[in-house]
Amino acid sequence: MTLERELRHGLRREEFFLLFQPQVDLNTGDITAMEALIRWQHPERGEILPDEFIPVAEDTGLIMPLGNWVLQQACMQIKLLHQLLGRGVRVAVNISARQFRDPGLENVIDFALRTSGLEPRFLEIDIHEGMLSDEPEVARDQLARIRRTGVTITIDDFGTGFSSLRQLRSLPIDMLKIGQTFVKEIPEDGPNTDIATTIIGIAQQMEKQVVAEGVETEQQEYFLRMHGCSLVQGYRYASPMSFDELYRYFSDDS
Ligand code: G
Ligand code: G
Ligand code: NA
Repeated sequence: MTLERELRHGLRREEFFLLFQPQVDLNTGDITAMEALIRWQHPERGEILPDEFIPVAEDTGLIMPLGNWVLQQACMQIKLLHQLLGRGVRVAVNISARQFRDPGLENVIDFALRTSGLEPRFLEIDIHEGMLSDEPEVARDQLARIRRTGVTITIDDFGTGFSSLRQLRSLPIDMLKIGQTFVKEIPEDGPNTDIATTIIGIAQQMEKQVVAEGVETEQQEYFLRMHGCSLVQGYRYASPMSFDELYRYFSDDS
């Protein structure tokens, strides 16, 4: 069976599930958000990673129902977490290129919010920087429509998509994420270390929040902190975890 047909079957048979990776504020130790990450538990092949099936879903258009499912599930599960904890925390959902080009995305997000009862400020939409460069004007309008729903918008993997500073300034966004590739170079004195500090500088200048992804070592943490980036995500703090593990993680934290 082709991966495309398997994806279709998988959607019908509910073989997909979400993991959540906490994001931490180094200054307070608080969990400030978590990123929803899709997983596929295939009945015969075992776990298939998103790097393998997201591109196929993207090419075939199956990313539309799959992406809707992720949004819906993330909102519902995090709403449930809020009810269990008695307080709110943000969830970040990755949006693929094709989803981002869909003029109906605003309605899909709105629907997920209304049916789950999740407050918009607790939903973060992560858009890869590369998705903004093709048609900057179209992208800006789309971001503005999405932001009307009240969600937080983050530019993911910032530094890889070559958007100009002028363009960036005009975008209705809230946060920048430093991708793992740049964080990995820290603290070696390579060109990518410069990129990390440059991104932090840009975020500070634009008065946006900045988050570092894929933080694994004490040196990386120290470096980021010294340069003014206190929001971090990575194996050093917590790996992606199931809903039950997440609930326990929060319970231990407070
Ligand atoms: O979770 P993992 O590190 O294996 O993710 C690999 C890649 O798949 C990452 O780039 C991540 O952004 C992407 N990814 C994970 N979950 C989703 C999702 O729900 N939607 C989309 N579009 N991408 C995802
Ligand atoms: O591109 P994006 O940031 O969405 O990718 C998230 C992916 O990175 C997830 O699949 C997650 O499992 C993985 N990940 C999360 N933290 C770390 C980390 O500290 N190191 C590495 N190498 N991968 C990580
Ligand atoms: Na992401």
